[in-house]
Amino acid sequence: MRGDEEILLGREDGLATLTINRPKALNALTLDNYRRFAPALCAWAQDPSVHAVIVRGAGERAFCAGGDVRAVYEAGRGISGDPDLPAVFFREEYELIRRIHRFPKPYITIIDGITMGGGAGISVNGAYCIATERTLFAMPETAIGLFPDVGATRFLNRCPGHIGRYLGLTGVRLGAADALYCGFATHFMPHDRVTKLIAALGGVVWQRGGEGDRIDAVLGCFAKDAGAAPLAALQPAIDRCFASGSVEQILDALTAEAAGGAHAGWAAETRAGLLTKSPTSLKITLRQLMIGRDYELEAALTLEYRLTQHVMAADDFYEGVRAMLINKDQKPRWRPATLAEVGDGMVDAYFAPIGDRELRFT
Ligand code: QUE
Repeated sequence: MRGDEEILLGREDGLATLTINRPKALNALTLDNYRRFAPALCAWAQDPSVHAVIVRGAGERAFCAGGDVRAVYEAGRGISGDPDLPAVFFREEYELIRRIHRFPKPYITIIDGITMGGGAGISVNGAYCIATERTLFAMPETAIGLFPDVGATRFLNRCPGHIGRYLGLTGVRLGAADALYCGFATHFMPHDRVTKLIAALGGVVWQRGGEGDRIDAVLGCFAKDAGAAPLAALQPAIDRCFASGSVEQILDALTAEAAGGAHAGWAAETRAGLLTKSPTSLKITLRQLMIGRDYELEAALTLEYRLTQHVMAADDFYEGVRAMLINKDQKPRWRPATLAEVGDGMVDAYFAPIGDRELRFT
């Protein structure tokens, strides 16, 4: 194992380990990273001496902050890099996520820190996901003119009630208890147990075919109660406010909720937050979650890929990345600037098929 590589591969007997090692970039994944990650999984799936895989992030702050959208921005804007990157990047990211979802052996992520966007994609879609007190989970894409992708069409729709809509539209940040409540994480344990957990998994005497039972037993030994989920208390208000089929109606419901009652402050804050997001992204996101209510992962990724290619041909993604990640003025000038200007026909166009560029799974 070379310590200077961005994707570190290792072994602890029957346990294969992968560490995302770009801590200064919060372990955001580049195309090159996907091109090392995917073949490693492929080899481990076929290697009979590998019984389980564990994925973590290097450094103290992040599991993985997402995809390297800065590179996509620069390529899409013609600043640097391959002009095909917006097509290739999302394709390979989604193919990796599908491989993770269908991985034939236990796949375990330790989301011990910031886990957003693509970081959620490579964790939530796998079999086991371990949260800690340092977990900070979000799908913040509407802030950069994108929409919740990486399989979120499926995993947000599997949250209780209308919580998935709330998370995908607002990008609100969750801790461990909420990540468990939403079904994103499967276990909670304190950060200081993770090293011992990995040693314990490395020491397992595996039985072929019985890997899942062994993993369940070991994780069960290390797991603790995450405590009460703040989202559980908010859920009645969330379900009231996010039930309707248009973003405008959701804002009206939040206005009504903000007029009084136990969750008035939450409603006012949520409404104000939504008004800072890309109006186009909000309308795409709500439509995407409605269309994909019953989608399996492949259908979700195919829809999301289509959406990315339309989004990359419009303005808001570039403006969002500029405002949030490049210039950091946090003042995106969205076009269109208001929800009223984003007509149904404009939203329809983002969902139009893309012919021979579609992401198809064989
Ligand atoms: C919304 C997002 C992302 C974001 C910030 C947002 C996102 C993403 C990153 C990110 C963070 C650190 C990096 C990097 C990218 O930030 O998806 O390359 O070093 O990947 O407000 O959706």
